[in-house]
Amino acid sequence: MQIHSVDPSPPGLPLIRNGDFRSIARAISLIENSMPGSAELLQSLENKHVPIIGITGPPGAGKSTLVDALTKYAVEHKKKLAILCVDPSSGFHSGALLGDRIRMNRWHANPQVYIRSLASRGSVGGLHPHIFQIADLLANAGFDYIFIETVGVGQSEIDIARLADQVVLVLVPESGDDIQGMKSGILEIGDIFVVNKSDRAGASLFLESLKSSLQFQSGKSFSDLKFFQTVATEEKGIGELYEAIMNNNKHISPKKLIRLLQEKAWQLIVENRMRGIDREQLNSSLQHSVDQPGFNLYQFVTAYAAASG
Ligand SMILES: Nc1nc2c(ncn2[C@@H]2O[C@H](COP(=O)(O)OP(=O)(O)O)[C@@H](O)[C@H]2O)c(=O)[nH]1
Ligand SMILES: [Mg+2]
Repeated sequence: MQIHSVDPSPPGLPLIRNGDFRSIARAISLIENSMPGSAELLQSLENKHVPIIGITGPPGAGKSTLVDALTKYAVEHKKKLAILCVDPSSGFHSGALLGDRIRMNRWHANPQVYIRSLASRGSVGGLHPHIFQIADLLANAGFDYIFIETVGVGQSEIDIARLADQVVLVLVPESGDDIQGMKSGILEIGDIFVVNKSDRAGASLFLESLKSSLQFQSGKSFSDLKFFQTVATEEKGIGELYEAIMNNNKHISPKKLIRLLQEKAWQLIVENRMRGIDREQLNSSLQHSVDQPGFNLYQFVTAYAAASG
């Protein structure tokens, strides 16, 4: 990424508040790379909550096509939308992201739609480590909604469930084969279930088996879950899905808001505590210490943490 071309001075918050896309882009790069000024910028943000909608599901399920179709509805309803695309499974120049870019290009000059791709870093399969902060920045930039598209593999769906007000899980009729495997993990994070590619055979049957699997699942109350069939490429079923997403957001409870804040606070505290701890450095210290007589990992860690703090 073009870290070097980014101006290191913190971008003006007034411009960000005015929704200036260039300033927003610069600010995200600043936060993304923890550059100087990033902490000051974050500390000057207002505590604002903007609904975050996580769109997750297997690769190729049609998440980007759905987001694109939902964007059209949002724009028609005069909403301002920020869309973050995180693809942990593939590199920054992957065909998937390229395809997304081409598809989403129709929003390029639209002042209601801001789109940004984020390369995931750190934890394998997870979201970008600063996604919380980036979302908080966007909440200060006048957007009505933040959409985060992420591939439902590994850690990312757990991350998205923590961060998002609601999670739209996108599946396809063929997902039926994996449903037993999914039950334990990915299914638990969905608030809204979408069977996309319902132009294909077996869609209704799959939806029914999905519902019956979820009925007996602990965790969320089945009656709170919502189900839709869509054909994203033909924009079928999108209106109902859009309404459901928007209506759900009207009922975010104060309890859930506190839980979201707690998640963020937790992550930030962990990050603060880990400051100054570098894996490479840890590695070389270990290499140096392990051959010392009487090496003990627990003593080592206590001494290491004290020296780094
Ligand atoms: N037949 C059919 N194809 C679809 C539908 N939605 C998306 N696709 C196609 O599925 C492929 C993957 O879509 P994409 O949105 O990139 O999936 P993502 O990886 O989940 O973001 C693309 O070729 C889409 O045109 C649908 O409802 N029906
Ligand atoms: Mg996609």
